[in-house]
Amino acid sequence: MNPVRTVAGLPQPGRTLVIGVVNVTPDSFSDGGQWFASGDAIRHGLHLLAEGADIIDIGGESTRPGAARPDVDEELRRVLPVVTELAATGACVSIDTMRPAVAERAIGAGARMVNDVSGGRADPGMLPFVARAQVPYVCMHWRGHSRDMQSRAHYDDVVTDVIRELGSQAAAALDSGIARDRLIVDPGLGFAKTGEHNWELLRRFDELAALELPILAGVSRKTFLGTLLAGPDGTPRPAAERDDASAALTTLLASHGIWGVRVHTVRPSRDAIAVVTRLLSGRSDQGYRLFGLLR
Ligand code: PMM
Repeated sequence: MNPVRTVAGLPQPGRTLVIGVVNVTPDSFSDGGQWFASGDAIRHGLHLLAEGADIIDIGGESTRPGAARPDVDEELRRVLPVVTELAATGACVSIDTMRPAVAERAIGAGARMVNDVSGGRADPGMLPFVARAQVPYVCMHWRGHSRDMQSRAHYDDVVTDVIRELGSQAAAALDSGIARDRLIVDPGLGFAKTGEHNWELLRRFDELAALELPILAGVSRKTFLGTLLAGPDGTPRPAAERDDASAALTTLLASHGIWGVRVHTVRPSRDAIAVVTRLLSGRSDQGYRLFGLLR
């Protein structure tokens, strides 16, 4: 994979970007309920910015396996005050939503990017809206809503299947008029995927370069890390105690030249990226070759 790509209209620090997560939900698996009150969510966003987040991603719908959906009004009630306040500080804010109506209001309130975990598949109005709004768009690999997505976790070869399906989602985004230099793809770790599928995607991460677009990945605190780090009695490691493992994966992904990582705790990932950047600095091609990342 090549050294870090850039996206028009977003920060371009010359290294992997860190996207800090603020979930304004009562039920997200990773931090459910912790930032449900607007004031708490805003304070948390400011904390992530102070730790060095390049972008703050604000979401009002939990995508935890089995989760039920809030209605549009409830989703707007959750996210709008938080988007408004954080964008007013000058921060680069992203809205994590599958609904064009929510994306539109969030952009009106100052958001600069749309992160759609359905990659245009949940609502046919999303891609045309993003094309009109001319904002950067994260198109994630997606097979269905969280309610029953794990029943869709069947692949012949997870890496080639994800590349093919995500490639056709990205093609639909381009066909709808979204500019190539504003499009980001995400393999959707944990979405209609078992732990083994996630590990295989990470093991063969370089193959995603075939999509020829900047890549974002969200591994932070995900269930497959809880399972890996389970206690002796098999109890998964609690979500808030998976940040060290998440940062270890940031190191791996940054060394592959990934565009961005979506994380719940910013500083460990910023530090991991600083280490990788320093290690590869001044000798990018040679450095990437050293890591076996350029053939
Ligand atoms: N994961 C979650 C939510 N939004 N967006 C993108 N682009 N990629 C992801 O992997 C992703 C996402 C679920 O995690 P959370 O409940 O901790 O936010």
